[in-house]
Amino acid sequence: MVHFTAQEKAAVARVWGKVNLEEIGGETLGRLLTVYPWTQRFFDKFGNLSSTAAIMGNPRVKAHGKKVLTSFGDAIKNMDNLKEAFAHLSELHCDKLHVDPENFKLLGNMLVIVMSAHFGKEFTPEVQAAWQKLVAGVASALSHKYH
Ligand code: HEG
Repeated sequence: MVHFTAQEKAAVARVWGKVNLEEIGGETLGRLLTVYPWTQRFFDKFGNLSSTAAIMGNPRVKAHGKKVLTSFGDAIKNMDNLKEAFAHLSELHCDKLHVDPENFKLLGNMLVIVMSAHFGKEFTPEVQAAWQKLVAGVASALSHKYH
């Protein structure tokens, strides 16, 4: 189980308060679908994903990106307890959605890349380290119920 120090929690919180969930969430999911096109197969009912412009402008991509980032907000409130906090979503992604858990790592890394671009110098190495640890913890918690 991942453990977060008080410094790491503070580093995570330093940028989170300034995150626009739809903007960063939509950008993260849109880039995931663009950079790793096989991830599009899970979103076949999202309509037009036929080009980068279509993906990045798709309102359902933005809305779902916001949903996923809102979920990261729950992770931040439950950093000592990620496994339990994500147990239900883990079951959903395994049993109902059949998402290969490798994709959780790809999404987490994409989120770090998008935040790094967005925050620039403010995304210091310490902030990045804390976020990498958080996204890895969320990916692991989401994978926990897979069988
Ligand atoms: Mg998942 C639904 C969170 C990665 C594919 N995802 C959801 C929902 C949440 C969520 C909160 C809504 C659940 C509900 O309706 O009750 N997802 C979530 C997180 C992460 C993640 C926190 C972090 C890594 N999801 C993820 C990845 C894929 C994926 C990598 C596929 C590549 N999620 C997926 C699909 C749905 C959700 C297909 C259902 C979408 C829908 O039907 O609208």
